[in-house]
Amino acid sequence: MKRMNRLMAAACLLAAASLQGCSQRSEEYYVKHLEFPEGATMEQKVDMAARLVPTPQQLEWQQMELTAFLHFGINTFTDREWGDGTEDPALFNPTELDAEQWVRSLKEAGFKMVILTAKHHDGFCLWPTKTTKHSVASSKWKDGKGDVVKELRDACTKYDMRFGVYLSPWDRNAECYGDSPRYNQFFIDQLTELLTNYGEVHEVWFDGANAEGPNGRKQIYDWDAFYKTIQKLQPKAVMAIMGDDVRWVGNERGLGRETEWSATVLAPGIYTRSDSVNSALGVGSTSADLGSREILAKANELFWYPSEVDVSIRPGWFYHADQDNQVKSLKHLTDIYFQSVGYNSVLLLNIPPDRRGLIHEADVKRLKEFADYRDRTFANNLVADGQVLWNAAGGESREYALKEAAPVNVVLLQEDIAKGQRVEEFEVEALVDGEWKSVGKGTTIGYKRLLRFPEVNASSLRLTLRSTRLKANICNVAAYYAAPLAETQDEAQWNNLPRDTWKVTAEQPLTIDLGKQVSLKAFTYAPLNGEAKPTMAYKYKFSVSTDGQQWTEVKTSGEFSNIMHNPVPQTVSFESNVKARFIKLDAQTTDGQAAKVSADEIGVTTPAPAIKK
Ligand code: FUL
Repeated sequence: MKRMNRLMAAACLLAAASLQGCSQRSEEYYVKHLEFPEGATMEQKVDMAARLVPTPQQLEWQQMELTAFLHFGINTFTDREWGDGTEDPALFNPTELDAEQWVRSLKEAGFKMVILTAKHHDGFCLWPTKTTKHSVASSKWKDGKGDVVKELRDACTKYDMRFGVYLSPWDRNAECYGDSPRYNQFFIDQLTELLTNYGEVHEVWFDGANAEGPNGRKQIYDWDAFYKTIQKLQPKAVMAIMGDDVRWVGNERGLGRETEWSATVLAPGIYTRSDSVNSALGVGSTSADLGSREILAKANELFWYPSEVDVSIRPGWFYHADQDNQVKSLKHLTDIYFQSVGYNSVLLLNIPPDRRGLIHEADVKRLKEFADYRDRTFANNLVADGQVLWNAAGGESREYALKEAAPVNVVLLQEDIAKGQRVEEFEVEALVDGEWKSVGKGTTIGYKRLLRFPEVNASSLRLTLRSTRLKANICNVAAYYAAPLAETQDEAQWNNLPRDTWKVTAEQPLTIDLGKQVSLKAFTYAPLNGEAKPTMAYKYKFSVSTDGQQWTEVKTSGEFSNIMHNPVPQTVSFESNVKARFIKLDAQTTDGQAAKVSADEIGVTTPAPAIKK
């Protein structure tokens, strides 16, 4: 309930400074949140929605555009994505940890903030916390005297980089997890250490992933108390995901929405009312429409809750040596950039340090290529006077002369979101050989919209606002030429035993006769089309047999961690090779039902590749 006080305060109307060049009736804004009066008409709702604006810290956050995630911890040393909390802290032993190398590489690549997994779901803390022994203090690294959070903080200070922390609410190690009041206090103590001892923290990232504690106990988080702790200790920090400043885009693949409203109906998950508000509207974090007029018609309130696109430069969030050749290609990263920063979102790109405690050479190289490509592309803005504020309503057009007739295939548009997000539909045309040619249409613009289209040789551009909420404030129009990129990354190979001899002998649990006895060093579960389905496997047992009668369960982690959010191929390597003619995957969904897995989704790896390239 206390949170409401802050929201009410934030929601109060602010008398705004007079709007330059703006002739519209209203000069009042709502900061971060607004409630529609009962019986409000569509016209009133749209008018108010247009005047919802970010807080100063949300605005600064949006302007960063590029931020980096560093997933690093015990999983780096166990080769897992989610640890189960039983890991021996002694395993954490980076040999050459150099936080300056992380920050330098990211700074040179144009990133403005780094967020470190100070604690992931396994509960292992990267700082010497007083709350648990499960931390770097119990590791071999620097004889237990090290502090990764401090090393990163110092490097950020040295290189003038912003600094954020990821602290997983889900803790698979803490004995008090599931004993709600005790764990909440434990979590607040951890948060307090992080937000007190390491200078300024710009973003606090709370993951939504969570599950039951020991003996099936369910942890009820006290979000309100967490929120107040942040407000008290780091009032300028934005609170992300399970927070009300920054919204998860809804996938971990780097895909923003083409229509992306920062003024959205989605109630942040930490509010007690969020479930009832969101289910009444039929929306969730993955919904396609979070802000159109259709959805405004049904809504009672609106939030400035902008989208953050989080994605890893590799298939996994943590470093795995076998993914060194799967660092996303320059083309893939560039597409992600256009579909995140270019779709009114902030990109949070994960670059996981390796077991040495360094960002791997392959990632450093790719980051540099990515930065060079963006620098080359955006160095030469062809529009002469695109930064003159244009205050315009739906139906109005404006021409922008190019400095010279030149090839163009990218247009950049920006609204001054300090005055709200207002454009609903627009079109861009190019003057080619004396004739106007439509090169692209779009819906929202917001903080930034990048439009890509086949190259034209243009001498002028024309932007038409087809539909707006009140008058829009276009503060930047620019045009560029981006050199086309070819895909260089081969598709990951996750099966090397020809399938023509395979036969499914049982569907449930999935049992396959491989047709001959082989030696296996790994198997892979690759969800069809890389899509998450409620029927997909989460917990599993993998067994092998040489005769189809006697089965031996192979020792594995028994969990396809994080598969619902990141349904990439999950390769499970065995401790030693196993002999198998038959394989069996007995798997459950996240709800504990029998999972549906087809043979096409399973691959095996034999020590010597059986498929010739
Ligand atoms: C997810 C987590 O479960 C992943 O491990 C990762 O930390 C990602 C950023 O968020 O929900």
